[in-house]
Amino acid sequence: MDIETFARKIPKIELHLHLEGAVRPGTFVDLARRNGVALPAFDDVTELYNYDNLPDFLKIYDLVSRSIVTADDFHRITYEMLESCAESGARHVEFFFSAHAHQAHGVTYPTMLSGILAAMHDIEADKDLSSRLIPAHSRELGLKRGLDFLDMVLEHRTDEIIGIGLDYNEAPFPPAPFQVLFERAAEAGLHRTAHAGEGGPAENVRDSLAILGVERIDHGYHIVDDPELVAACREQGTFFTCCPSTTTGTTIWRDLSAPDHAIRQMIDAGLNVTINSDDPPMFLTDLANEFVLCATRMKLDADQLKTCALNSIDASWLDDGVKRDWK
Ligand code: ES4
Ligand code: ZN
Repeated sequence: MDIETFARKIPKIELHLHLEGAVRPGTFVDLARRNGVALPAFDDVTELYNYDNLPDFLKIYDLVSRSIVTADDFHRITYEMLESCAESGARHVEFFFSAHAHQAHGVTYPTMLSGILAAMHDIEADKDLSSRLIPAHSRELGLKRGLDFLDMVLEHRTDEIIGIGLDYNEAPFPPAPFQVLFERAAEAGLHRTAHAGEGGPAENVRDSLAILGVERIDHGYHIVDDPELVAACREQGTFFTCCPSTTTGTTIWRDLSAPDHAIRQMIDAGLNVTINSDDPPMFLTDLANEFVLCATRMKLDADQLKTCALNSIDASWLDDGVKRDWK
């Protein structure tokens, strides 16, 4: 089997995907029209998917988010996203969603949850795919709103809701102020992860681990600037959810073929890297294609692809019994 076919076929787990960033272009246009959201002029909607940095990307991401309003809308985007993951070879998906981006436009949290959870159940019945939900707090909103967010998550908690994330623009919003939020989430028995080291420094990776106590790091790329932290994370077996395509639009590592690309350096340093798709249609990719890019552009061999796929079993928040069965 050639490496590209292997990359497509290998069984996968998706651990870093934002629901709103995974809306198909045709679905985005349809929902925007139905819900009266005005879009800039375009011939093909993917012309809007043109960003040179994370803040620019987040503006379009918020426009997509505003187009998703009813429980049926949430069902549709969740079902379609999970269907695309299944087509990429995913067996399990743990995905983020940005409640505040819809609440800002009058949509209630129970409305969002009812559509999302129903679609998760439907896909489990239709395809061999399990999934779990990670509501994520936008760091741009600060700690106080974060504590309100946690209260809301706990009030409407179900078995599918397994943890919390911390996302949005990292550069001006470091992790340390969110210590209490993450302590309370841990006390409530929720898993914890945070975006760090994507647009911010290695210190954000260290502080997310040491101060927030996260169980995995989303991205983590700037760790390569701090060899001591690399050594410590290798020793501790820290898991990183890396996303090749988005590095080319939101980080300083724009060339996946470069030998000093951060993900390549992290793998060469022996860190526990997993491969994920972040906002797949908005970066014109899917999970299978991310594995293909690792093979063809980053020149990972079959053993390295397999190691990344196996890492994602350990990094997942599946029950220990399920993890054992899958290995
Ligand atoms: C995001 Cl920080 C970040 N990166 C990619 N997608 C996102 N969606 C929300 N925050
Ligand atoms: Zn992300």
